[in-house]
Formats: sequence, structure tokens, C-alpha cells
Amino acid sequence: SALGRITLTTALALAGTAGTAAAGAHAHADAAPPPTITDDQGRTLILHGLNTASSAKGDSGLPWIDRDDVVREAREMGTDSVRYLILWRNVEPKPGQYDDAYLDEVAKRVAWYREQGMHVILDMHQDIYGPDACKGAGDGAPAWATITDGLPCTPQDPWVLTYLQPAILRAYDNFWNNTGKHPELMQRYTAMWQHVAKRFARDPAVLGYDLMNEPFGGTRQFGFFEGPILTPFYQRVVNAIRKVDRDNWVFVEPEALGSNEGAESSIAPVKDPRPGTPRIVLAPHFYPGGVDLGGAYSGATKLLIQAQFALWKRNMPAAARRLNAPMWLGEVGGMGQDAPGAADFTGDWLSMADDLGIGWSYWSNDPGSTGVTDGKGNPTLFTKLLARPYARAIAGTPVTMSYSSPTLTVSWRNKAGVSGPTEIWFPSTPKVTSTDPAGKWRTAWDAGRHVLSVWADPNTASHTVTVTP
Ligand code: 9MR
Repeated sequence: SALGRITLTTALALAGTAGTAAAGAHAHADAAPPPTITDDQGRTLILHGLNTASSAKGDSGLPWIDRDDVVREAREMGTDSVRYLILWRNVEPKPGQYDDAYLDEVAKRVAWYREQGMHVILDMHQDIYGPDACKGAGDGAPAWATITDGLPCTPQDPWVLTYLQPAILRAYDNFWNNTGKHPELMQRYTAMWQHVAKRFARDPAVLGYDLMNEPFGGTRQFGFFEGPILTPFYQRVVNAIRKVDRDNWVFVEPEALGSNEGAESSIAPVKDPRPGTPRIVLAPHFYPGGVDLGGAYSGATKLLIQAQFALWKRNMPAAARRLNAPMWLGEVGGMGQDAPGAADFTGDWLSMADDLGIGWSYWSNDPGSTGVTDGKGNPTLFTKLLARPYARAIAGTPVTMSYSSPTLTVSWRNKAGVSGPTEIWFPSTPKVTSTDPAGKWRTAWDAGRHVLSVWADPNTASHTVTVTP
């Protein structure tokens, strides 16, 4: 049952981390600030955005959206980024033959985000390997790369259980070459990413590449997968991308099973061969114990979910410190707006992200009860909750960002080499105060985009800005 799965996962996660519970909760005061994702002016970017979209899993590989939807999203929700789904089967329909017409369609949509000043993370999506592995249940890999050795498969409900079907396990075992028979599949995937990176290297809206959605190790799991198989694979893809693109960020995900629920990940450091500061981001997801599978955030389940919040909040930053990488919550959500506790759950993960100083991409913007428009085009509970005041770009080293309705507080320290203002998204005309000396700081309000720019006093080391309606 779903509850059984929750209990098991939580117990496993707790067992795995009990010994380290005290460690790493607070970095030493003198420690270097954690790395952050930065823009070309050196400002820290906090990414707020929507996964766009599950509907891209269909034949065309393209999401349901139109240009107007992107305009509306930017205006009404203040998103500054998007995790944009693309699929291997659409990029490389035949081995070594890339469908550039598909990439042109992707580029056309990337331009819609560019017009809104948004950053695009291209996510090579997959679920349960690909559509040909289990009677159309999955998405991702092309048919030619789906080698199930004739093993059986029955799609399961909830869908994630399909991961355990014999054909699916074998498809992954062949992909990761656990079988020793198919080294070519990872090579093809690596070359495919190089092709995509070459296409988008100079597109100013593209911030980076999420190398593989929710990787799954087949019959090799956890410590037998993430360290020895997944990490070296990421390293090869990063090396291939860096031959054609030195600047975009590369997002690596831990194995989804376990880390989605807060369990420790054993993903190891990936070196960035680019000259200058590394640009690798750890991009875990957060789906505590089945909230996305018709769950609730109430009663006993809420306690289990809160345990997973605590685990995630400790274990994912610990993994990021090991990688010396910034972090971004690539997927979270999936709860229907009518599910018990949906608003509380949303508020709690938003606060967790703010506390950790990380951005997020909500799952997803597909119309419906989990989306930001319902089936009839009306806003949902999530439209309002996700339109949350935040600093999109911070001109220095971030110290804190906290939102307690209706007040946003952002503080940062000066950092050498950073230029431009701190930019804050706020839903209504803001009143602003700052700890900087009077007359030494200034603001500008862009009423159309709802963006407040703050130029702090360069002769003051630390700044705290408070924004209220
Ligand atoms: O929400 C999606 C659901 O409708 C699909 O049946 C399922 C399989 O394609 O995928 C769900 O989306 C998942 C995403 O692809 C990966 N992370 C977890 C998401 C929510 O379960």
C-alpha cells in the first residue's frame, strides 16, 4: 500500500542517517559561503519556475503551452525560470540521427521565455525508461535504445511501481551496461547531449542542462549505483558538453528513489573542466511519501511527511556540500488542490526552500488540479501560493531570505566582482526599507513586471531590505 511504502522509505531513510543526525546541521560560522547559481553579472539567482510540462511526454515531445501562457505566467506568478522538458526519443529518433526540426521547435519556445527575461533549464526527461519499455506507460528513451530482452511488463498503479517490472529493470540494466552487453547506449546518450548543448550553447535564455530526470539504477541501487555508475556517467556527459559549451550550468540529479523522500544520496563530486568557477548544480526532487499519488498532508501521514522534510533538509545540503555545488529543487508538488493539507504542504516546502536559500521548479504547469490553471483556465490554489515574493537576483552573498505574509526580508553581504541591482519580485506596489544609511541607496519599481530593483550602498558591507505592500 502507499502507506506501507511511505513507512518503509522513511524507516530506511532514518536508519541510513541516524548516525549523522548531529552533523552538518549548521556550517561553521567562518566557513566559505555555499556556492550559488550566478548570472553573468555575478549575482546569485534564485530560480522560481514551473516544470513545463508533463504534456511534452506525448508524441510531439512538446508541451501544451502557447506564447501567451508564458507571458501570463511571468506577469501573474513572477516566475524567472522554467524546467523545460525535452525527450531523448524526440532528439534522436534513430541512432546517431538527430531531429533538428524538433530542436527548432524547442528553440522557438525557449524564445518565448527569453522575451520574458526568464532562464531555461532543459531537462532530458524520462519516466520508467521510455514508452516502448512497458506498453506506452513511460517516456524518454527511443525504441531503438529500449532493450528489454523480451522480459514481461504490466503497467502498475500507482505508476511508479512500474519501475519494478522485469522489462523495465532490464532496460535500465542494459542502458547502464550492468549486463555488459550494451556500452553503446550511454555513449549515444552522451553524444546526444553534446548535440543539444551545441545547439543551445549561445542562446542567452538557456541557463543549463538537467542531464537526466530521476535516474534509476535497474538492479543496481543506492551505493551500488550512484557512486560507481551514475557519477562517472555524469562526468562523461559533462566532459562532452564542455567541448561545445563552456558556460552553461549542468544540473545533476541523485537517484530519485530515496532522495525524493529525503534519504541520503551517495552521488559523488563531478569535476567541471571549464576554466573558472565550476558550474555544476545538484538538482534533487522532493516527493515525500506519496503526496503526489493521491496523498494528504494531515493526521499520521503528515507526521511521516514532516520526518521526510527534516531528512531532506539535512541530507540534500550535505550532498551538495560534498559536491561543492549549489542546489536547486528541480521538482516538488504534484498534490491536487483539493487534497487535505495541500496549502500547508506548499507553504512548508516553500519555506524550506527559502531557508536553504535555493530555488525550485514546481511540478507542474499542466492544467488540472495540480497545476496553476484548472481544466477551465481558472487559477488554482497553487497560482496564488507560488506567486510568492522573492529576490530573483541578489547582488552579493545571500544571507537570508524569508517571507512571512505580507513581508519579505532579504539580506546579503557585498561580494567583489558583482554588478547590477538586487531584483525582487513583488505582487503589488511595494514599500521598501533598508538598513543602509539614508540617501545612500535607491530603488526602482517596474510596475509592468512587478520587479523592484535595489541599488545598495557600496560602502556598507551588509544590507537588509524589507518589502511590504
Ligand atoms: O504527474 C505525472 C503523471 O501524470 C504521469 O503519469 C507520470 C508518468 O509519466 O509522471 C508524473 O510526473 C512525474 C515526473 O515525470 C517525474 N517526477 C515525478 C512526477 C510526479 O509523479
